[in-house]
Amino acid sequence: MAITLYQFELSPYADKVRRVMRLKGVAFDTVEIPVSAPNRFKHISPTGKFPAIVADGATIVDSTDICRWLEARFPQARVAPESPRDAALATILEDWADEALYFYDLTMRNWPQNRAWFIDDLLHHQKPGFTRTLLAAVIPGALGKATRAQGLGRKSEATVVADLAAQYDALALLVADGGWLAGPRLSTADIAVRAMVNVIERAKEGRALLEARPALADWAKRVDAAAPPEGLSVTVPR
Ligand SMILES: N[C@@H](CCC(=O)N[C@@H](CS)C(=O)NCC(=O)O)C(=O)O
Repeated sequence: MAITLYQFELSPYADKVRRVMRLKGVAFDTVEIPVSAPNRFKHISPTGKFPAIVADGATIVDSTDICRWLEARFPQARVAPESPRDAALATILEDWADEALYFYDLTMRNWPQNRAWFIDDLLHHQKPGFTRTLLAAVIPGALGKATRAQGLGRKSEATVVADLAAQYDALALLVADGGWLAGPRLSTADIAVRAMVNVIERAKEGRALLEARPALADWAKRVDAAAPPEGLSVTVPR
């Protein structure tokens, strides 16, 4: 089956989908959505959000729905927990990663000290020139508006870091025994949370929070070993 992933490469949602496909040994091609003209791909994703996959004529939009579809279509290397309780927890944790942790990424990486790297990531595939310069100038304002509307963008940097520290403490506790977030094996909960923690590491404050929690840092390494972040052409410098 030919599968094409339409993605922004640096998006944690695309990372999540790629990890699941690699784990399952599913072959796929990628199409990079140009940040300057995502509307050219409205026929693939009418919401304008990516990732989306096209597989044998079917189009699936939203990383969570894509992972569900992959799990049903390719049952090898299961990423949905077996027990209904673990599956329920994984559903909630995946959505928490996608809808809550994501805003820590947007907020923290848009802080002045992290912004240059953030813009480089977002415009990784954009050729130098007028359009790139224009995007680099308008993106911080647009993202700031989004994070202020959500709420985190109105908090002080110290408060955001303290809020995230509490979330990381909770995660670290869940994996302190060397296990996984939802049940006895790796699941979509681990992959979705790891994809977000991975981009949050690209803010120096986020990296410090992870490094200060050995159990969480160890879990991150274990997720990466099982479901590697391949297809990401940039890494976090150590
Ligand atoms: N819930 C969606 C979120 C996807 C999402 O927000 N993707 C961002 C890139 S990280 C996007 O497409 N942004 C373009 C836009 O909002 O117009 C998923 O899980 O796939």
